Amino acid sequence: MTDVASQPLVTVTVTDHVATVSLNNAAKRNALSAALLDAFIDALSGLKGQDVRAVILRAAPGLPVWSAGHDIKELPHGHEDPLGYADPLERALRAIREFPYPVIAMIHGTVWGGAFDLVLSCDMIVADETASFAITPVNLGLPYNTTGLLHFIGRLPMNLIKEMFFTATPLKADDAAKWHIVNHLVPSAELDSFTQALAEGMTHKAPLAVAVIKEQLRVLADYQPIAAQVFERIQDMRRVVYESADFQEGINAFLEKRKAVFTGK
Ligand code: LCV
Repeated sequence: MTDVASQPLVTVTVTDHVATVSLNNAAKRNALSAALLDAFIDALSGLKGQDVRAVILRAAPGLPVWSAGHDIKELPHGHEDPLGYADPLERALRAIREFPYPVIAMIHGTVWGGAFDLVLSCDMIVADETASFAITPVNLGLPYNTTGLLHFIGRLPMNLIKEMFFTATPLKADDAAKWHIVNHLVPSAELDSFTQALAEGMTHKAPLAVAVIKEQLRVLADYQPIAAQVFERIQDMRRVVYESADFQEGINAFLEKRKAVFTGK
């Protein structure tokens, strides 16, 4: 029996210009810890030197949880922005968005919190019937960051964004297909082969054109002018939230495996 602790947090295989990157920490439900995210970022960076023209990002086979989102135990809580620019999750999101070839999120199982932001940062999403997607800052009392909200605004209708953020209720696979969050919803028995075929098809296209069009779309979509004083006002509002007793309560409730009781303070 292989010692779980010795297994890599992220595994990579490359076949015919397609790299498959698997999140591999079942015991912690692929919680996005700094260690796992650094391994992911390194894996992606290492692929740039190879003749890889498409990436499939998946959880290790058979896991009922694709990813439980940001490692809550590593969230800064106190007087620090919990989702700052240098946060490992934010670095991973940028690594995906800046990777020169298509990254396809292949989803079997449930996706939580910042892992949903990670999946939305991929270029395409293929899911099976076991998939669900939840964004959960209100369960922790955490003020999501502005970059992250812009990711959602660029991909989902505002009424859906508000329902998902304010209820933290997982969106089931067929509703994710209805809202066009996923490119394809396929039976789990076909998920691997369908996603592999989608990836392989793109590897026969002109790679320079694919890479530059991906970068053009990124810079155009990310161009969201915001006045400095508006940004500063938002940061002040977020600071009140991440310095609140409620945020501490959200973290403590998770760590103590109990339901949080929020007071609005
Ligand atoms: C650290 C974990 C986690 C975890 N961190 O298994 O979106 S935002 O703004 O909130 C953003 C900041 C964010 O992404 O926050 C995280 C949002 N994620 C969640 O709220 C999901 C939290 N996890 C769960 O609800 C459950 O773990 C699910 C439903 C994912 C799986 O439940 P299941 O019963 O299968 P356990 O809860 O027993 O978890 C197994 C181990 O993984 C740890 C958890 O603490 C436990 O560790 P121990 O065995 O040491 O007790 N774990 C799970 N999620 N996000 N650690």
